[in-house]
Amino acid sequence: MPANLPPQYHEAEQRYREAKTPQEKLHALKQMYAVMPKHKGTEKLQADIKRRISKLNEEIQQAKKTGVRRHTEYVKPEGAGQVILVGPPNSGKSSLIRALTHGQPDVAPYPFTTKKPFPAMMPYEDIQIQLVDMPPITESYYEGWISNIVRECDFVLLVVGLDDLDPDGNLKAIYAHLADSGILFTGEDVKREDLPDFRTIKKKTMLTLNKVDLGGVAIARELIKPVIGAIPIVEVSCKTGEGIEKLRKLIYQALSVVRVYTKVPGKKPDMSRPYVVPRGTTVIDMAGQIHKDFLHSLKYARVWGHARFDGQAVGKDYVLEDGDIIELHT
Ligand SMILES: Nc1nc2c(ncn2[C@@H]2O[C@H](COP(=O)(O)OP(=O)(O)OP(=O)(O)O)[C@@H](O)[C@H]2O)c(=O)[nH]1
Ligand SMILES: [Mg+2]
Repeated sequence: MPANLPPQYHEAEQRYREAKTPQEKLHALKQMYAVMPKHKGTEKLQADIKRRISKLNEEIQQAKKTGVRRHTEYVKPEGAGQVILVGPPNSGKSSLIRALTHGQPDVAPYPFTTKKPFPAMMPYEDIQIQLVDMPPITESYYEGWISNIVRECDFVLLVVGLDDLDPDGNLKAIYAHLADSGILFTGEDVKREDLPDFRTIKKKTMLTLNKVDLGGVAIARELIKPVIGAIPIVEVSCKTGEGIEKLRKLIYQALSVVRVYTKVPGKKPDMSRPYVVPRGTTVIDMAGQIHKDFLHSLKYARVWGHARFDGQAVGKDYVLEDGDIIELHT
């Protein structure tokens, strides 16, 4: 930024940062433009502000047309985990919901189609995972309740479309809005001790690069990487179905849960409905969930699945693995 900007410019910029509504933001941007000296040294900045003004104007018009409402929302978690779809307008969030679930949210070739959360269940083998379609996020359109929903969820799926890649604009804006609410995206599993302070949380996140049928994937990856760092990227096309089944599996794996089946001695295991528990759950943790009396009475368990041989007796500290069948002995 050139050094010779007048104090009025910095004041207007401060108002822009603090603005709560798109209209306030637009007003501040126009002031910034009006008071800045127009010479060669500020050419880039002039162009940038003009671009932001016209984008904001467009968004305000579009939001008026589709009637974006300001309100609050909450989505009751269901199934084995709650996954929130977050992204800029038109990236294909609702199309992904249609591809992965039986839900039928509206899909349209213009931005701001989705106005409120739309939960739908995604089948994965013998369990169901909740996916939540969300309204888009832009630099100027962000409603506070989105932070509350993201804060509570198990996993975030960022969705960007290859046809409208502007990582320095729309993707950075999403990061900034959530960071303002103390939410940081990470590619890793989050451990309690990793949190920088009590107000800040890290949310496990993956980026879905949608519309790969349009081509240009390698360039898109290069553009996105500096913004998202180590967050994994999965390429899909809702149009051709490419990558959709892989994404379904990756979502399940990202939840870091295991499915455990139970068996009563002398009977066949109940394979109809697994317990879904966090990875790392031990036999005694699991027994306590089935009935708290087991916490005192459990002597050992027998496990079919990943233990060395089927029906092997294991201790209370045995860590359960995906697909294990356990039989509790008191
Ligand atoms: N070529 C192509 N177009 C797609 C793909 N996925 C979605 N689209 C199109 O992109 C447009 C936007 O799709 P939506 O699913 O409504 O996008 P959204 O992210 O939910 O949009 P908002 O609700 O406005 O935030 C529609 O015209 C879709 O048909 C894809 O994989 N390939
Ligand atoms: Mg939508």
